[in-house]
Amino acid sequence: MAATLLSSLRSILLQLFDSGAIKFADPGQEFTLKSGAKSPAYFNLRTLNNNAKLREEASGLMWQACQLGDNATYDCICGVPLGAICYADAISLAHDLPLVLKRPFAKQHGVSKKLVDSDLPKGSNCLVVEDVVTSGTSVIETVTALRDAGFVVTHAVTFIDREQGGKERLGTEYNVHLSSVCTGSQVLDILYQNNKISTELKDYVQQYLSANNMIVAKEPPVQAKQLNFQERALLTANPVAKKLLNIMTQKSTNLIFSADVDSLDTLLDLASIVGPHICAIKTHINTFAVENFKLDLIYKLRNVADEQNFLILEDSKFADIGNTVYKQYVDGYHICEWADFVTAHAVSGPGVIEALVKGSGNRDRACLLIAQMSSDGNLVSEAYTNGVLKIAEDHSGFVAGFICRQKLSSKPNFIHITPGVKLAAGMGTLGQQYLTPDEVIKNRQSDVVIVGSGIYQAEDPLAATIAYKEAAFAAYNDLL
Ligand code: 5IU
Repeated sequence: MAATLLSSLRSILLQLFDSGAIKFADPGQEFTLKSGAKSPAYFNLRTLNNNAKLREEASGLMWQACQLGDNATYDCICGVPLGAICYADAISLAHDLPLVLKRPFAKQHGVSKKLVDSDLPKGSNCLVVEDVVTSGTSVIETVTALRDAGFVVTHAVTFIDREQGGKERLGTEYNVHLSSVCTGSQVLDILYQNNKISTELKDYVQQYLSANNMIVAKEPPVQAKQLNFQERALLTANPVAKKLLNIMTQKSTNLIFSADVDSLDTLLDLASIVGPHICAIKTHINTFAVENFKLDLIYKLRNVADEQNFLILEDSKFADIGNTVYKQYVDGYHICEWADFVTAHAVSGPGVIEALVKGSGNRDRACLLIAQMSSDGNLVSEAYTNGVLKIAEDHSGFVAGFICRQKLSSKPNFIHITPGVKLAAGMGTLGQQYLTPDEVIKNRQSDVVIVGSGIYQAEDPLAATIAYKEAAFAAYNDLL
């Protein structure tokens, strides 16, 4: 750190210490942190709010700590509520960066329950600012809300990194690089050098910080290794999930084509063209005019799928009680006979899955549970998504994975599949929200992208398919 920056940091830390914003406790006298954990180190930067000059200086150091180099910059900035909003605001004013506000809780009134309300273009790269990072949970909440609102988040900055696992967690699980003005150890060193704390206290607190790396304690680093699709196939009991993982490996593609076209004939034509580059085709069988529906055409699709080694995913979104789902799956369009797997909501409970299992008989079949949706203003809450995960775990023999916006489960058998994907992120028609393949696979760690209009509306659907396939598979390879 340059001498002037160090002297500025020293002056801020000494003032924080003198005002009681940084405190240390002797053994047995530990403070209780927001997380409930006990700690001998207490860093509360809120007293900076009382001193505008100092706050400005601290924000300046944060900005310097997260420079991207090569004149690159961020499109906007967001502070983790509430404590860090003032630093984001100071940086926003000093560097003419648009400020994005994230609410601490979703609004209870009005139609919008959005956590982030901003009219900045989707795909804007947003820097996240926090005052103190311990396990990284608060930063993660803000990153997730921003990503859900269509922002790209690659960097976060904090004044103090307590070095208790937040940086590693943000990096490995969320692909967010955390910069800091100083670490907990540096705070101790500076205060010690300036005779504010004793050697004994410094060593005791240092030992505590090193021994309480929350992430390392909870998750051994071995788990951070990403298994590839082939390795995951070996750990997967469901035959469809196994097949999909093997196809993705053999054909180097984690792209599903959503064939939302006007007729089954067009669908068949497109399937033959894009077949070599996809791992599955997604249909909506009930969008075809009933009078035009011919079962023999769908069997032709089955033949193309078998010849070209891709699966058929019928996006039925079953959501009724078990008895009705059974009829919809077995009768009607005879979905159970030709679709390898189907989508289902878990809103009515596990009866949906039990109906699909019964309807599948002894065929190799599976379902994907809809855990999250891509449409703007959808009503899926975190609690609902967690409920879906629980049902999936209880029925992991039949549930191959999730339709979702990001990786939700660390279980290798569950495949994460994400619709709402375009090469350029942004808002589509009728509320569809698009993310890029890179954002979905690399940052959000989903496994597979679903692309519809990006392919069938392209001037050259084959070239578009190849472009999506290459972008999504390169992002997957980057993660390994
Ligand atoms: N689809 C979504 N979002 C969802 C779910 C399904 O887009 O949350 I659940 C379907 C709808 C459409 C396809 O069939 O995925 C996406 O098509 P486009 O790439 O044309 O938007």
